[in-house]
Amino acid sequence: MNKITNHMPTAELQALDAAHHMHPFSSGAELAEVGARVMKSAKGVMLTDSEGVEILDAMAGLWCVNIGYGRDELADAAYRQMKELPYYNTFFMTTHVPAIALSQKLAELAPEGFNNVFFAGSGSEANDTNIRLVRHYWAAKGQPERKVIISRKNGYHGSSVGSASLGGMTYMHEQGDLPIPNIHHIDQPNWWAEGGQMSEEEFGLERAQQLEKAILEIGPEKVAAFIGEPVQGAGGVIVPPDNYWPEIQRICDHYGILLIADEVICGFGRTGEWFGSTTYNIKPHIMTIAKGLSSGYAPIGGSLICDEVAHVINHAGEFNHGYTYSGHPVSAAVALENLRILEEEKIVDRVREETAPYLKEKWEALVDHPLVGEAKIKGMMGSLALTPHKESRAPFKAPKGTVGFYGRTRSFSNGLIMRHVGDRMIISPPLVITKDEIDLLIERAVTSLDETYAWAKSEGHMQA
Ligand code: PXG
Repeated sequence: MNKITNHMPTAELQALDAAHHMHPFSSGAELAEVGARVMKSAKGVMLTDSEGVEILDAMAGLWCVNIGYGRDELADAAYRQMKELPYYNTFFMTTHVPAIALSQKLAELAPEGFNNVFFAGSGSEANDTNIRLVRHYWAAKGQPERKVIISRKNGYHGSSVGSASLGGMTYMHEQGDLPIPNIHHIDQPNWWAEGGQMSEEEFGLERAQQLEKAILEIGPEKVAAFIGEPVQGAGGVIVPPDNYWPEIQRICDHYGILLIADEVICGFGRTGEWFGSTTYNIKPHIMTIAKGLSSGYAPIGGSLICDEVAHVINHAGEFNHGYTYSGHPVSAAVALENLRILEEEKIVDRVREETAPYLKEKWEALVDHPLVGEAKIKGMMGSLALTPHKESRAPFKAPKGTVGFYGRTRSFSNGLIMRHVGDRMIISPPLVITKDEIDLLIERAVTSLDETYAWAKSEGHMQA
């Protein structure tokens, strides 16, 4: 039996963790000094740590636990599938029922004209698939020179070499010699931080038209695709101006380049529709999916592929690509059960019609807080831009993220997982959050903002 149990003292678990476990996006030295917070169990929207402290998880894990924690049906689905067929691959002309059933279900849920899925183990893997797939598509159409993929600064598409290259996080590119060739980044539609004197509308158009400029500079005959998240998540919940996506769509259509919507966060109800593309009326050729597909209960990702692209790929010989866990039967069975619950319990409808409007009203009211300059929300993903001076939208003089990090620390202490990206506070709660739980979320967020404001004033951070 494994000696390491949930009943060890927290300090011992933390010491073992720091000694042997290297964490994503963390400093090992800091972990050794401070110790990681050990999560023990969860139910609904509440996590419990190793000290028995309950915390409202307003991030749904990492933007993924859409149906909330503790649904036995998913555990049962995994158990049944593990007993029946724990593993088989989908390479070399084989398949199995969970992969078939999940593909069919996804074709039913996806917008019209999306009848195919290529499975992966994660969002990163799926975006790596997309890089190879769009280039292979154009080669099969006799245009192999179409290789360039255009994406956005501060976009997030994953952490593998390919997907991190698509992403526009410079602090990631700095490690490991990224991006790979033939990826081009344009500016993001973040009006609060980058809009200057422009109105949101002027800015939305300017940022979208950067795509056209880039296409013309590179040469339209060399551009394969554009990729973007309908709402940027990891970049700080950047809700784009209303005219941004229509203009991006026009440009993609005009130059005949493929449009990839990265739905890893936005998919499966987060924006109040099954896909962010529906919310924004985007007509993509490919949609990256992961996270909410299984509500994070089992690792799975994939690329939903429109009929025209699927037809070309399917008739271009073998696609020499795939992962051991593409369409993993246990993950597929869990995802299928998750989709059944989302659908039968009308969770997406409730988000759109009831809980998201309720949260929106309360969240947007936070703009009156003295520390908050902008309060943005789309469905169940929200952000607050903290500022010392609302009118000028000035950043703090303290290094970026100083105040945001303090806010996050207060929030965690107040029993709320609300994160920060720089000096933006972000939330993305489970879609099953109730109105009472939304009240609690807001109450804890306000306490944390009050404490952060008092501290920022005393530290002299409120001077613009
Ligand atoms: N696309 C998007 C839009 C994502 O948000 C990925 C792709 C990659 O998925 P995988 O499953 O490979 O992680 C993501 C993941 C953060 C954070 O700090 C966000 C993600 C992952 C890790 C941290 O907000 N998003």
